[in-house]
Amino acid sequence: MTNTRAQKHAIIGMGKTGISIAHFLLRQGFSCEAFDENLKKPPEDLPIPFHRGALNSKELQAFDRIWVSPGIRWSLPALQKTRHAGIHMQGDLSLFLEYCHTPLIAITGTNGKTTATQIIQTLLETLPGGCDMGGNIGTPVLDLIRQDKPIRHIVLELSSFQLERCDAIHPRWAVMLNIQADHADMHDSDAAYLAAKLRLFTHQGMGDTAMLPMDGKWNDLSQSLTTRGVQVHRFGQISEQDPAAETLVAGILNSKKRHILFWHQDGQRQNIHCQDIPTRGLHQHINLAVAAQAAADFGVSSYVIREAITSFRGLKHRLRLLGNVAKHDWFDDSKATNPAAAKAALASFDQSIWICGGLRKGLDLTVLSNTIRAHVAHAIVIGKDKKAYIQLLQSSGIRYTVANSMERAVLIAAAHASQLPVLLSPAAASQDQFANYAERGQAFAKAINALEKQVLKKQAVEKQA
Ligand code: UMA
Repeated sequence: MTNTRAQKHAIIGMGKTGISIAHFLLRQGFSCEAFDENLKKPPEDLPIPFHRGALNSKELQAFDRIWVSPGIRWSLPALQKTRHAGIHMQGDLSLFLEYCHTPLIAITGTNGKTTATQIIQTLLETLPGGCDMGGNIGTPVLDLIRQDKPIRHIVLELSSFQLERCDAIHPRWAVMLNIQADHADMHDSDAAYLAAKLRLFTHQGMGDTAMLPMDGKWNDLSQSLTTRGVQVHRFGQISEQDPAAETLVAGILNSKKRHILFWHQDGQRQNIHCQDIPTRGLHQHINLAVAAQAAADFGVSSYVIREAITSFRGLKHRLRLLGNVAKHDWFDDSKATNPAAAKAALASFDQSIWICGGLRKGLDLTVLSNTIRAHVAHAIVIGKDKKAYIQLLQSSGIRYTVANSMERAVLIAAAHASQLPVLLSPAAASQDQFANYAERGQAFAKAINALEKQVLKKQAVEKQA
C-alpha cells in the first residue's frame, strides 16, 4: 500500500485557492511546497517552501501530486509536459471530492452562475441540516470541509477552469445555465471551453438530475444522459402558446402582455408574474426559475421559494439600480465581463447610455452590433482595449465619447441631454484598471456619489441666489 503521508504535494498559484489548499494539506498532516509566478513571498507567511518565478517542468516532476489554481492556464507548456511525464495534476475540486461525502448541487454556465448559486444556497439553508456554498463564487471548496458540523447540502459554482482540472466531479443535481463566448484568453478554443463545462455531467447516472437549456444544441447530451438513467429537465424562455412549453420544467413564459416565471412543484406549475420580481432583466429571471426548480427538487416549500424570488433585489454589480442622480437612473452591471452578459443587460432597456470597455479577453464584440443599434443612444468607452470597442461603435453607427477614468465617464453620461438610464455593463474584464469587477462597480458608485454631491451643492447655491 502507498504511504500517502510521504507523498510530496506542490501547489501552483498562491491566491485564494492556493492558500486554501495549503491550509487543508497542513491540517491533514501532509507536507507541501508553493509555486507562484508573480508573488514575491508566500502569502499569510505560510510555513512551507516557496518557489517564485516561471514554472519549470523538471522541478515539478519531483512531486507526487500537484494542485493547480484555476487562474493558471491548464495548457501552459510546463504543466502539459509534467502531466505527460505521468505526474498526478488536478485542481482543488478533485482534492475536495476525496474528502466530501455530501450530495452536491453544481452550477455552471457562462453567465448567471453566482446569482443561481446564491439563491439556491439561501433557499436550501432553510432546510434542516443547512447548506454551504463555494467554488468560483469566492469560497474555495476545501474551506467547506468541516469536521465539526457536517452539512446536509453543498452548492458549488463551478467555472470552466475548475472543471477542466477535475476528473471526478459527480453532482446529484447539475445545471448548465448557458454557453456564450468567454475566456478566449485561457482556453485554446471555444470547443475546449465547452468541453471543460461538459465535464460536469460525465459521471452522472441513475438518481441524478441534469438541467439543460431548451435549445436543440443540447438534445444529444440530453439523450445520452437519459440513456444513462439521469433525469433530464429542460428550461428556457418560450411563448405561452408554443406546445413545447409543456416540455419545460422551468423558465419564462411570454405572452403579448406579460412574462411569467415558472417552475414545477407538487405536481403543478408554479407561476410568478415577472413584474412582481424586483430583479431586472429576463436573463436574470431565467436563472431564478432554475434556482426555484433546484430548491423545489430538494424539498423547499413553494411559499418560501415565492417569498425569496419576489423579494430578491439581485446581487451587487449585476444590473443593480444605484439610484436616480442628475435626472438619470444609474445601473451597475460591472459583472458583465463578456459580450453576452452586456447584450442581455442592454436588451432589458428600450434605450440607454452605455459605459463599456476594459480588457476584451480576445472575444468577438460584433455579437453586440444589433443590440447596440437597437438599444444604445450614446456610448462612453473606458479601459485599455479602447480600439476594439470604438470599432464596434463606429461600425454600428453609435455616437460615442472616450473617457480616461470612471469619474469622467460618469460626468459625460450625466451631461447627456436625455434623461435615459445609464448602464455600466462593460462587456470586458476589469483588471486593466481595477483589481476585479467588484472594485470597478465600487468606482462607478463612488463617482455617482461625487456627482450627487455636486448636484446638491449646485441646487443649494441656486436656492440661495
Ligand atoms: N498565477 C501564476 N501564474 C499564472 C496566473 C496566476 O502564478 O499564470 C498566480 C498569481 O500570481 C496569484 C495566483 O496565481 O498569486 C492566483 O490564482 P487564481 O487566479 O486561480 O486566483 P484565486 O485567488 O485562487 O481565485 C480562484 C478563482 N479565480 C479564477 O478563476 C481566475 C476565483 O474566481 C474563485 O472565486 C476562487 O479561486 C475560489 O474558488 C474568480 C474569477 O474571476 C471570481 N473567476 C472567473 C470568472 O468568474 O469569470 C472564472
